[in-house]
Amino acid sequence: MSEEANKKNYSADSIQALEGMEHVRMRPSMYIGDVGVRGLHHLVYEVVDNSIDEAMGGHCDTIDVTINEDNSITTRDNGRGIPVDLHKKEGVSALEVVMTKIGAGGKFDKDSYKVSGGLHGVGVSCVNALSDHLKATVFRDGKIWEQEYERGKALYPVKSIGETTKRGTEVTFHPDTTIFTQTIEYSYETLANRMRELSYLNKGVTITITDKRQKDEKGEFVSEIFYSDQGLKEFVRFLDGNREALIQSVIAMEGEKNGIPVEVAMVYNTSYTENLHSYVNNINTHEGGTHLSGFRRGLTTTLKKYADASGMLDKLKFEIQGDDFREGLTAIVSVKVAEPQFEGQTKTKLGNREVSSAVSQAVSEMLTDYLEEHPDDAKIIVQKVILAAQARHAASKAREMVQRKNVMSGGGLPGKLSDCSDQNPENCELYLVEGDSAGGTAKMGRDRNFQAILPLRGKILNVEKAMQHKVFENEEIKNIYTALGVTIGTEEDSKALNLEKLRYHKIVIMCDADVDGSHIETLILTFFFRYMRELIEGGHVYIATPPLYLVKKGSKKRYAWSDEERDEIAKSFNGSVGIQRYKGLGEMNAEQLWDTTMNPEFRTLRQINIDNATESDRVFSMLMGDEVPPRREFIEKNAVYANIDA
Ligand code: 0RA
Repeated sequence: MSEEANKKNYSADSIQALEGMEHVRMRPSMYIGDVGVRGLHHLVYEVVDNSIDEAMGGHCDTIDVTINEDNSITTRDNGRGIPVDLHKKEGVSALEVVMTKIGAGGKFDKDSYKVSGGLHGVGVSCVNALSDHLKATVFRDGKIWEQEYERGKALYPVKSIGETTKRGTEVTFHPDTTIFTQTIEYSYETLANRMRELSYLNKGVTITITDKRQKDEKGEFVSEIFYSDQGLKEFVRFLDGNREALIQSVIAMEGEKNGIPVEVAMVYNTSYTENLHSYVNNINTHEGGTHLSGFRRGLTTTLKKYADASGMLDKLKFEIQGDDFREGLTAIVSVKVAEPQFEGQTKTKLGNREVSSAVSQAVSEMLTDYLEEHPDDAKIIVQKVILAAQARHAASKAREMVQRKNVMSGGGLPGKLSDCSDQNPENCELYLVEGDSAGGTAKMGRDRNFQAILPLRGKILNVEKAMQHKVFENEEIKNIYTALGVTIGTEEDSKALNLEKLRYHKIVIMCDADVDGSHIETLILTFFFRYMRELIEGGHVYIATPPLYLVKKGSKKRYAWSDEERDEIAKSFNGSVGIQRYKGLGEMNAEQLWDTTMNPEFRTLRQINIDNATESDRVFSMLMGDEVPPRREFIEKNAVYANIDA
């Protein structure tokens, strides 16, 4: 038995040993991942999942989510409503059982794809246990029923409070601040992105999100309505909207194979990046798994067969490989699996063997039909594949250079790297610094025991628009690879990263706190996102936050990271103060840089994590793509990294 399976059994047993709800409060991370920002948002997903389940069963088509002023959340659906009749075994209302018993979970029927293990599907009772107050209102059988709870304990038996012609369930919960000690402030963006995603994954369901903490220009609460008529077909267009299409149509299919519902949608664009997104029971499987390998296999065999038969490959002097078929491809694969096995570091890798052939068959059938019916598109796609193969051939030389240099022990480190002395990667940090001059300051200011500095010259290559071989030939990028000590490339995936030899566990991007700096930051992040995503997923990538101001009065001085902070400090200093605005890292001396930005005791590092890989992908393609207006609009509306930072 795998270690993961073991852990799951262990936890299942111990839940029964320790009274369920108490256990959730004692070990919340076991149920919702963490008690930080992620776990906080997870509570909402958990309740909404139940409504989505109702929708998947055909019982519900409307879901409303509201962020209330006090950061409590109200969800409302028009499903069947949680049953309120007597639960014979427990001797109380079924509603009370659903809300207060761990594992009683959702449905008593078996015909729905309940998500289990890993991320979602821990049950509304979990949300109840982690809320200091929750109110459940059920509209069912002509009556309105209600029950309230504190920290998972019912305050009174389920009661009827009136009559209604409506059906459905409403839940209002307020996260317990003694559990979520870091913050209970909900992010509208994060929730809205997830609701949009859910609406694409479950076509026909109208999902509304409203934020009662914010008003728009018209004086109305900020709100969005998400509805998708065509599901993944529209999703893939939305995702690829910032790229130039290679063929006009979306290739899509929806059906059932070996009893597994499979949905696939794909488009080709003129870029060189591959964008695959996969879902199992509406959960984004970042780490892929059997459904994704089934997709790859189906795509490769079908396209290869077609290309061979077309005669277009006859003059080609080398073999076409798997990833040649995926250059410029954006695809979404969504499957529903009754008992999903989630594996991998973040439990987002599907393990069920049987899913692979189901998806592979589905894709083969879909593509075979499409290629036959659209010979012009087929020709364009095969031509693109041939170009990709040729470019890869050229790139493999460049990549081998990176590889060989890395594999060589000793002397392989880049000349510009000022390394640290500690040899244990867990203690070591690599600062990627904008410009040679700031690099010099950082080199003087650092603690050379554990901090290494790699200066980067100006703007690094925009990998979003460059072919692979250009990326591997780029000096700055080669330096990053060699400094980090990672190697690349496997048979199946030419960009796959080997992290075993990673020389630093923290990689800190340090740029000027201005528009240029944030552009460079984004370029570097785009590179990491496209070529070293494993590093981001492993939590290794950070952004340094240099201060914006120095406020001085006599011998007193303090740094400020925002205008508000500057004004506050100035006020506290009383009387006239001197204010220095730092336009760049270069204006700080080594000591100041250490004090404010590099000293682990005082610095603030922002860890980059991929909350929503699908949305991050879209944002990067927009920020780094051709079209200036949406980019400008986005940058004006958000911090550049708003959607990828926790
Ligand atoms: C248990 C059984 C049934 C539905 C639900 C729970 C249910 C839970 C939630 C949570 C939010 N919205 C919900 N909607 C339904 C089945 C009901 C039946 O058989 O009539």
